[in-house]
Amino acid sequence: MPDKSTLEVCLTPGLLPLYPITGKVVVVIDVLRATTTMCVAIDQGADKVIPVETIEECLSYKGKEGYILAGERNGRKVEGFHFGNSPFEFMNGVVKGKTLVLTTTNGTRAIKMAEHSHQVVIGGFLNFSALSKWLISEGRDTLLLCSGWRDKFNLEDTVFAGALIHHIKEYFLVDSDSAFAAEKLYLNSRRNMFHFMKQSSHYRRLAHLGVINDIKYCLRPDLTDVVPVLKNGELVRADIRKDLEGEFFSLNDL
Ligand code: 3SL
Repeated sequence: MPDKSTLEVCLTPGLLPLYPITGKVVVVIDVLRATTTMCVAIDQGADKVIPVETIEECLSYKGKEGYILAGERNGRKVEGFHFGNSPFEFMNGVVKGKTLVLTTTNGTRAIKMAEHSHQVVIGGFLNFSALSKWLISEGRDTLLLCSGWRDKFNLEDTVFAGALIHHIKEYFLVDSDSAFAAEKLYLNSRRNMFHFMKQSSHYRRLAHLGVINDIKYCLRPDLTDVVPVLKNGELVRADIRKDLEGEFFSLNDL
């Protein structure tokens, strides 16, 4: 019987240099709101999402046919962009067949930092089961990378990492303090996650901007089957193995 692959958690991008990622799958997590928005955009028919680090890079796509510029700094839409980073902005057909160029404070930066891994994949509660199945079927050493806030730890990404650990750990070798802590945090918060999130600094930031509904939406599990993966610098929908389709986990306890 082959050894199991490893499943680890990196609690902030600032700690990423401590984790070798060559040959590994890296799950980039920015539950509030970047990786949720990416899942929504792909689910809503965007051809691809190009994550970029700077506003200038994003603006270099301005005026290109079929390209939409989106992103935020400190939660606010960047001047001159079509959209900000609220998942609700990417619904109702506005991104269908289009390319979204997105820059966010933490999420797109984390993606760029993980680019040299075997595969970057995008996670949020919205695609929880689909992502879990995809990770199990890949069966590779996997690092869950929490995007945090400006290299600091945050609650929401850690809770999500803990939820993944809890639901898929039997398929992997999990043996680190960060994974243990993330799972405990998830187990402590899962009965009322929205209430728990009220204690996070990003809740306060987003509440100040009047987008509490974004937070509620970002915590809703399994609204989509899309698993965005990074191919040549662009996020596209991963092919899902047919034999793994269908409900796999009971997420009532999320
Ligand atoms: O930091 C990020 O990548 C964003 O998701 C932050 S915000 O929720 O849009 O403020």
